[in-house]
Amino acid sequence: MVDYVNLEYEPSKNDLIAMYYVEISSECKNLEHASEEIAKESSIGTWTEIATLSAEIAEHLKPSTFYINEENNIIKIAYTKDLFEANNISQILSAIAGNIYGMKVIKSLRLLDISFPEDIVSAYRGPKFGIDGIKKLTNVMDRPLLGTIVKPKVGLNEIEHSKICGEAWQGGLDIVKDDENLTSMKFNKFEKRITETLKIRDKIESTTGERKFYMPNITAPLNVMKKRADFVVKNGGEYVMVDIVTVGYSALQEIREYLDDKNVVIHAHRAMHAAFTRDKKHGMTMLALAKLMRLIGMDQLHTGTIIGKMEGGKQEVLEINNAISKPEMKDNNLTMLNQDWYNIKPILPVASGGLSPLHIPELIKILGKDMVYQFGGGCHGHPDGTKAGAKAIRQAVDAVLQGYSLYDYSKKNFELAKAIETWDKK
Ligand code: CAP
Ligand code: MG
Repeated sequence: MVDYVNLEYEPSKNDLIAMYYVEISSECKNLEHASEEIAKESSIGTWTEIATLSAEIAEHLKPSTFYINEENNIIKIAYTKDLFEANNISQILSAIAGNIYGMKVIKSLRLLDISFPEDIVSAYRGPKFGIDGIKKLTNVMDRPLLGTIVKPKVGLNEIEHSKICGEAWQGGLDIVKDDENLTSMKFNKFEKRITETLKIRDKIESTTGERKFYMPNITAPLNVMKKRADFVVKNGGEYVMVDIVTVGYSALQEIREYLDDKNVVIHAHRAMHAAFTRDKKHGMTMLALAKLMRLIGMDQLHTGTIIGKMEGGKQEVLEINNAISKPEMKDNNLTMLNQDWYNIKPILPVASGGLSPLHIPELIKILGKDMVYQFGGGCHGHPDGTKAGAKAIRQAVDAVLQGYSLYDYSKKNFELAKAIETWDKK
């Protein structure tokens, strides 16, 4: 009989640790019983004793539940690193975030955080650019990177799309991105969109003297993603965007490898994440997903706005941003485990969704300046159009950095004044 619960167990630095929120079903005796079943099903066991599981295998590979917090329904399980193929995110998740979700003894289960041992961390490249690399590339050092998403999400043709990008760059934004569902459509072919948009990017860079960046969405089957990335690079692009959840972890690992010698920044959009991160009792946290993205090596990652249109509270977003942008994390026994990132570079967090220039003072106050702030409707929804919307965003950032209220600064900045008129709900 293998024992999967050992509250005396001291995890070794070679263990991968998973922290779960667990609600038991009527088929389960208690949290300890649930822990037993979770540890078993996520590693070497199954629903019944088996003669084929020798004492040696059990000794070598059995995980240990070493922490059970009945009050908060939280458990921690330590797994020997030998249970995992270090550089294989799919296999790691098939173990610690696989069958266990469907077990009848469990009513709900949420993978809160994963702590990776050095042997697993060192199997990954991590971000190629990281925060310093992006600052150097964009030459934007002491203010947030400002971007927009071309709207409507899809529907424009390649020329219309490129013109809107030009307006946004002319108005002062650094970055323009494709929306998460814009790839290559009947009415907007990827290649033509890229060439038309980068042509305008070059023109605006020379007229403004500022670096300007386009983040085309290469999301597609892996072989097509590689071809599209090559096309972007060949045409002078420096960013690609990938929908990290819908392309899948294995494709993400491969596209990161493929792009390593191509000097292109990877912007990670997280469309569909809320299917499994939103329910506070079931699924996997955005924190856990974000840490996987740092290992795989995304350079920028959407992590939430706190004050915009998408869910994601202040503590949660700040913890995620710290987890992806700081060198280490400390266990708080509730929401996060220890994590040393060794040589893995930090990810630049992105706040996007339901934001207008009026949100900028609070965004900078809560999330700071080492961020990307993106405004879709909050740029193209300006009454005087995209260029005015971009100017209003830039003016709002200048106001905050110079210590003015938006209202005072708007007295001499017409586009900001119009933005306040449009979106100030007071
Ligand atoms: C924002 C956006 C972003 C979401 C992503 C959209 O547009 O382009 O994809 O904000 O959300 O399609 O909604 P708006 P998150 O600025 O017009 O809202 O960053 O939370 O994943
Ligand atoms: Mg979008």
